[in-house]
Amino acid sequence: DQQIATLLTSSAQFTPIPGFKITYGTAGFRANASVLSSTVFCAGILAALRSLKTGKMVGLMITASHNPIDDNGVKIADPSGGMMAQTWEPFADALVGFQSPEELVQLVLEFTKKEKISFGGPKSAVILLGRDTRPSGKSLLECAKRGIASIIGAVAINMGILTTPQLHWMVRCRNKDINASEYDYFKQLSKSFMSLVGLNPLKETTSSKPNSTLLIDAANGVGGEKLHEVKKSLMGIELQVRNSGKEGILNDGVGADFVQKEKVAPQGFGPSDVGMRCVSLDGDADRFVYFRVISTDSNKIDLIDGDKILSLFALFIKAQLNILQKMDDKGAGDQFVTRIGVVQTAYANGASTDYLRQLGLEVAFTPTGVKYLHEKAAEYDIGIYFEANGHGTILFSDTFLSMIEARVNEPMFSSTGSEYERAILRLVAVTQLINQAVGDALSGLLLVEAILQYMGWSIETWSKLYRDLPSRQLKIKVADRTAVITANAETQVVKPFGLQKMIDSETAKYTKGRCFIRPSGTEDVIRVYAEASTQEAVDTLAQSVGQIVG
Ligand code: NG1
Ligand code: ZN
Repeated sequence: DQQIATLLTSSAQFTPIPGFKITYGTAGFRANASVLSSTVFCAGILAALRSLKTGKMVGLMITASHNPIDDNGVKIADPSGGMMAQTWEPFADALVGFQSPEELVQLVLEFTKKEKISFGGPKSAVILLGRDTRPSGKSLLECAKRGIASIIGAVAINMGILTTPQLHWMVRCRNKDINASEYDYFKQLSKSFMSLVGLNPLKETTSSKPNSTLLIDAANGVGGEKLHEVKKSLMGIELQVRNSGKEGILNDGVGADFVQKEKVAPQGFGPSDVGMRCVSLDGDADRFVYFRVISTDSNKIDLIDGDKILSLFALFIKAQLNILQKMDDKGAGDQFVTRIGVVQTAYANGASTDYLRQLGLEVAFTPTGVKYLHEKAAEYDIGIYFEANGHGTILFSDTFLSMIEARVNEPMFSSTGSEYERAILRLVAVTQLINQAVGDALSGLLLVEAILQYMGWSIETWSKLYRDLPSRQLKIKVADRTAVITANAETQVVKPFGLQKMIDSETAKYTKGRCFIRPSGTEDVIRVYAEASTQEAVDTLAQSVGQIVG
């Protein structure tokens, strides 16, 4: 029929490059932009089918995050604003590997039959499109549109250049019938930030007041121009944006990934910034890490990574819950037991895990990739997740949200009131500030800033919450990274057989030694991660395990 004919004609113009293989990894499909047309076309079809299946709006984002500028990628956001359901990944992989238009049609028909998706029903597919600032983004977006158009009745709405979390947020809001223009996004950020700061206890001494200026490295990516927008409606903080696009190349010697992995200051930052609070975003502004320049004659930094951001968030939330708890104990409200959990990956610094457990928090581990952490965090009333590299957010359960809403609506509740009431309002503000669809550097850094003001802490005080164990990460190029298969949240190699034993015996030679390897989901490498009691020791450990692998 007409649907089949449309798919046949459109896919004939997008047959994949022979021999090219790509899989839906930790962050969708990613590769050099020049080979992606067919993949992105297929992602358009995939998004349309996902929207038909769920009966809701989905998102399609063209980005390769922290990868070099010549790369690009595509990922699908589910109606909740989270990553596409993992159960659809095998189909995604099969679809992008189609060899002929006939095969593509067959794949689509088989899958839609299995998923009971019907074409031409009363509800049509709607897909929100976004892209980052990569030069290849514009033409790849056209490929996505062509894919979407080959599902009859599917509608694409182009939202233009966005950060990844902005698109996820828009998808989430629109499916809840909440206004979700870019203007709404900025308004929500600034409003909730200012209400949070307004609830801070008044500090008497000026000496404990943190510097109000924040220096931002925007990775020469999309975060820069968006921050200029945020700034317009923000009070109580001064954002000084560097590397906002014109100063250099995207992710080249700049950005959160570079800063976190190399542990040096990004381009544009140096000795003259000693004493300043600095933050680095990645290319699509879904991650961030803080740092401070510590030397007047080198680019050495003190890194405050995702683990420490997580710890700061956990500490703050726990403090508010403690205030609530104290009042509840006195019989002020119905006892509400909040299950709070934090989620990390094997890349979390061991010292952070110790610290969080010491706070009495439940710590869970998942494999690398936000989709796993997010899913786990959603099991709690308040789930806080972060990857060490700075990707993370806070999730609140519907039960928790209705609990605090009910309290705010109590007749006696006063918004200028007691510390108990202010604690509730702070939690409300956090639920509005933090992006619950996905990790978001812009909202995340504003929450950090508000909490530092609340605590009256400098970046140095924050950094000293606990001391990171020395660590080292390496990338090893291998012929076939898929030959390495891991288990136990990626901490154990199960294939090739015998490899784990070699890693174990190497690691055992070091005090506080810990080491694991895993294939990257976004780059063609095997990653080695190691921890030990000194930097020299950990460098040797990582090197020797690297040699075993490569
Ligand atoms: P891979 O390439 O699978 O290690 C990297 C990051 C992830 C995640 C994704 C998506 C590390 C070690 N890995 O994944 O945490 O952020 O990119 O961007 O940082
Ligand atoms: Zn990113």
